[in-house]
Amino acid sequence: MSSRAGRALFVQLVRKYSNASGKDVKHYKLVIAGGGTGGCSVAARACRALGAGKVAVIEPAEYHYYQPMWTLVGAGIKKVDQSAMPMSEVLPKQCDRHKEHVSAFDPDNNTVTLSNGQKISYDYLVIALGIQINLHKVDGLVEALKADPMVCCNYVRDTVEKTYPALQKFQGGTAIFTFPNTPIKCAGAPQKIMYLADEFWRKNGVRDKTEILYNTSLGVIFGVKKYAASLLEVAKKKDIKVNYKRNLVAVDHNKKLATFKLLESESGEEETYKYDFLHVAPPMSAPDTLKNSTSPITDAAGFLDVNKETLQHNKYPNIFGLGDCTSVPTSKTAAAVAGQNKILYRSLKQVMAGQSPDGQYDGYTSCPLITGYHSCILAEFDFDGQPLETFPFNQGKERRSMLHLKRDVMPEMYWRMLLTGRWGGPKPYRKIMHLGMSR
Ligand code: FAD
Ligand code: UQ1
Repeated sequence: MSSRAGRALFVQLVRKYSNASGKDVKHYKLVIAGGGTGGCSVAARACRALGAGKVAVIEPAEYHYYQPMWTLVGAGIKKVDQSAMPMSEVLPKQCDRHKEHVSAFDPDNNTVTLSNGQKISYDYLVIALGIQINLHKVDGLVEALKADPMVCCNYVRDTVEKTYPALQKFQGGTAIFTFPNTPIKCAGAPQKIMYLADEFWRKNGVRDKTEILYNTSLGVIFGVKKYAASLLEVAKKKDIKVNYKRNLVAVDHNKKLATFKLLESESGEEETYKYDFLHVAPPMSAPDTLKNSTSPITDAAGFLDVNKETLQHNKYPNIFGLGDCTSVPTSKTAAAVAGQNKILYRSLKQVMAGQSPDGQYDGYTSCPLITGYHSCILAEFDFDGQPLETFPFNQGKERRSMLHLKRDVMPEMYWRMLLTGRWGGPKPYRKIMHLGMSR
């Protein structure tokens, strides 16, 4: 045996027998944890460049969901099946799919452990686990979602189909829409469904018997001034009452009561409302797998600690992250992932080539704020909450064209371009459309 072959055999044996679970440690150049929007888009770019056998995606789910469609599902405009694609069809054919959860990260040894005990080692790791929904953090919510047809939640695959029947069944009374006191994906979604409900109930003649309340934990209706001003006008026009600094803490579906903590009350005062319809945007958090990690890979809140411009990990240079599970201080959306996946892949290639990453993600994110069945305000902004609008008109206005973009164009862009690693966000188009203008 040549000395080279001997060395290779030795490395193989070390990898094989260093695994406490007794299973082979499989090795990949690149491991991607999570096959959602971020994981899929990076896997597509990497597999195109690296070829078969080099990239592993660890993703337990049978289906990939286009979650931005769930607002439309809730309003009866689309069916939930239209938002689903088998994971095997959206992940690149050249990647090795491991249909397991990542249960632990060991960045000091460049390995991850899967839920079946198998360990996988890597040269480079991309983490894209999304954000975790915590229904159990609101007392009685899990039970209410099961037992009360008038309690619904567009944020979860198994409950989003309850919303439209509840809109149809509603005969008037108090309708409450909530916004949690935690980080959240698509911060516009809790109010989009409210504007759609308002229009639906006007059409079917129950709106004049209805009071609509938007009970939000925030002190503003939306985090970006320009769009907040537009949304306050929309709420006023629709006669919706906005109650600030109220956080849903309990639902009693037997008595039809929703209890909110008053966040400004020093004595922890609460307020209880009788509801006839309740749409809950639930509490969310970093995924437990990250939050509970014993290695220093997260920030204090449990989100993956990456550089906000290059998306490289702040402590482990061979780890990168994108999407909802990261510390990147922008609004968590698929549109943000569009901006991020291109930058992340650039950083990854540079590090693979022994260079320092020079990417400059600007925080681009977007929220198509649907304000009715035929209108939408397309919010687009950066880290500083400054508008970064693609089109050469004022996007702060409600427009039919933007609803068309959201409802008919975006799903195609998502499946065909974003998930296949061919969409890095609208920046180049914005530059063309704004030629001669300042932004
Ligand atoms: P996800 O796409 O959620 O993917 C995370 C993946 O990780 C999942 O497939 C999951 O199964 C997997 N995973 C989790 N834990 C593990 C583990 N331990 N091991 C392995 N895999 C794991 N965005 C917009 O841009 N515009 C919109 O209009 C919009 N509207 C929305 C409306 C709703 C109701 C919702 C729910 C979301 C909306 N979003 C919108 C947000 C958008 O869907 C997310 O921001 C985006 O999908 C984030 O991508 P991600 O890859 O970070 O996470
Ligand atoms: C976007 O790029 C994107 O990802 C595909 C979304 O997610 C579904 C969006 O909602 C939006 C608005 C964008 C931005 C794209 C354009 C053309 C403005």
